[in-house]
Amino acid sequence: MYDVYKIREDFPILGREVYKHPLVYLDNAATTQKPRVVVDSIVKEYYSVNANVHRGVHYLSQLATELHETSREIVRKFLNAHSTSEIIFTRGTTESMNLLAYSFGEAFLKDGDEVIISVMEHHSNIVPWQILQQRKKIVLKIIPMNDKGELLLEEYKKLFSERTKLVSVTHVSNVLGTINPIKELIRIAHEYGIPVAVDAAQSVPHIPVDVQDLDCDFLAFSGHKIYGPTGVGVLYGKEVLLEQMPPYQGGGEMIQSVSFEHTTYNTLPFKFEAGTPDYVATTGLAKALDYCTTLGMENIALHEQELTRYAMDKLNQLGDIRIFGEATEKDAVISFQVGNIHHLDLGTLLDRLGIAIRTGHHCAEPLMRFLGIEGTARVSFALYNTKNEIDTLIAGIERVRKMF
Ligand code: 7TS
Repeated sequence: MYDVYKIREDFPILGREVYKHPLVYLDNAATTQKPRVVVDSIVKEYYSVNANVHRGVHYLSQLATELHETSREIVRKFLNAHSTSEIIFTRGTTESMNLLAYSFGEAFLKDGDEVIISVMEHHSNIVPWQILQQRKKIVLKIIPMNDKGELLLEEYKKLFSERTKLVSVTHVSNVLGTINPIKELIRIAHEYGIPVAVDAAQSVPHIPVDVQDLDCDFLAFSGHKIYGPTGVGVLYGKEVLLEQMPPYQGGGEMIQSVSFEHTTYNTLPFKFEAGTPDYVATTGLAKALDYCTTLGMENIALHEQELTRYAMDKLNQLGDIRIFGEATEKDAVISFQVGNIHHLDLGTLLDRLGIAIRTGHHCAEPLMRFLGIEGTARVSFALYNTKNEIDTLIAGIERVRKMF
């Protein structure tokens, strides 16, 4: 039994008020709230463990190292990766994608080579490739989509050429909520012998993700979007590829031996983790993943998909509303415009009612341009949201509409 009201008790912040209204938090695609187990773990680590990892012979350092490396194992298990060598801790999806673009770019891309991305990418899967273009003249090819917000697979197949070296695509769109047919996209790319990187920032927190089942070559996600702390994320990569890729940053931790004449690098995954990692955050992330595993990712997905259907129905019933993203496979994200009310006005007025939504271009400006709009209002759900909150949202939108 999925008891959402009992689950909400694990998230103290959900009990607070905003402008004297109970908080209705519907901006979960931006970041999620944290359960008590995660916050407690952060406090506990600073109060009773704190020491640098991988460095000290002393008790606390060994304890911190053990917690940090146990967290890596928990991430490995959560993604069903083959080995902890394939789990690189980063600051988040953005850093994971920058690491990938830099290091994969160094190892495998030459002038004239091509990388396929999609029209619905977050800026963090666009700009790192454009920065790489300043060093190497790579070409970005873009998978288009239909009016419902679904990628066009036939067009995708046509993008492959002799020069294609990588496909890097989002699993779930943070604007449209579309769950892309990622397994099929990967299967097609592999038919051409091309590796695939998956931006899983919006999928890992919401649906079961198994990297071996997907057979993806890289996958990135952020801790803070899956009830974990800020400042930590993951890049998964197949060992055979990571082994061939150069370090992204230099410093402590990532070396085996350093001399002024010659430096050798550490083994995986440490080769990609220069400097002191956020070992407090990795431990918090592990607690968050354990929390989700205990609830069951399938159960979380069912709950959120029911909320999404409910909200889509209610929003559609409002009339004079435009919804962006009506894919058959849709996750817990709904972008919309109400009549000709500017999304910023809608967001600001809903905020005064305690309802937190996101407005703007959602860091997907090329997608906005494709849709011919400036921005949208967006609601996004998490494991603790309720149908009652959606009713409050709908009542709020009706109230705002009366004001205009
Ligand atoms: N990729 C996708 C698909 C995202 O939705 C986001 C963040 C990122 C990458 C970057 O994640 P970060 O943790 O490194 O910042 N998306 C959003 C959003 O939709 N609203 O705020 C951040």
